[in-house]
Amino acid sequence: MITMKDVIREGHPTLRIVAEKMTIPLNDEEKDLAKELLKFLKTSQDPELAEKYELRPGVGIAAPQVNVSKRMIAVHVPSDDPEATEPEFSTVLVNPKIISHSVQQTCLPEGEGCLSVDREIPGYVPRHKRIRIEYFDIEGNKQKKRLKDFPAIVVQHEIDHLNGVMFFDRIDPDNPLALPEGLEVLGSEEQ
Ligand code: K2U
Ligand code: NI
Repeated sequence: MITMKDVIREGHPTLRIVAEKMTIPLNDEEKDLAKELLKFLKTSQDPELAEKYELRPGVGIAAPQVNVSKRMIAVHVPSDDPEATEPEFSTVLVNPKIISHSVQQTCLPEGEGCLSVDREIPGYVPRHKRIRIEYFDIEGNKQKKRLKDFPAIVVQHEIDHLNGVMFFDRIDPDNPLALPEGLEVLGSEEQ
């Protein structure tokens, strides 16, 4: 089982290199890792289990964060609807690619954090509001998906990890809370 001791932290070189494209189909070891990454996220979102195993809650994790420099990410984004029985977006994405995106950008009002960063870094992180992605699932099937808002932010955060980019690289160093023209804060848009 993956725990926080397996998560490498800011300063580890693996977080700053471009991860290797994976060969499809995945071998058994790679499939096991994929399942473990998703299981980590689900466990981390269960308050009792997160406390028991001392896990930081996560909605996404990239293989490089457990020191495996391969192009594989897992996301487990719960639904906003407390009555929902299914998560909003939960899967493993192999060799994910953003094939198109909106001009419109958005950001989380509270900024972003990272399982590999043990400090608060204030500032807006501009992300594409809508993305179209292509990826392979754990069984090697090619998938296409349109995402917007929070799920899109999560996937962009994780794909950044595959390219050696950390969320704070995207914060304006001179004015972290600047809201450039056209940058929407998620949740503040006109209903
Ligand atoms: O990649 C990671 O380190 C996991 C990140 C993913 C993430 C951070 C900010 C915005 C989008 C994705 C976080 O640890 S997940 C923690 C979290 C939980 C709920 C909402 C936002 C962030
Ligand atoms: Ni991160």
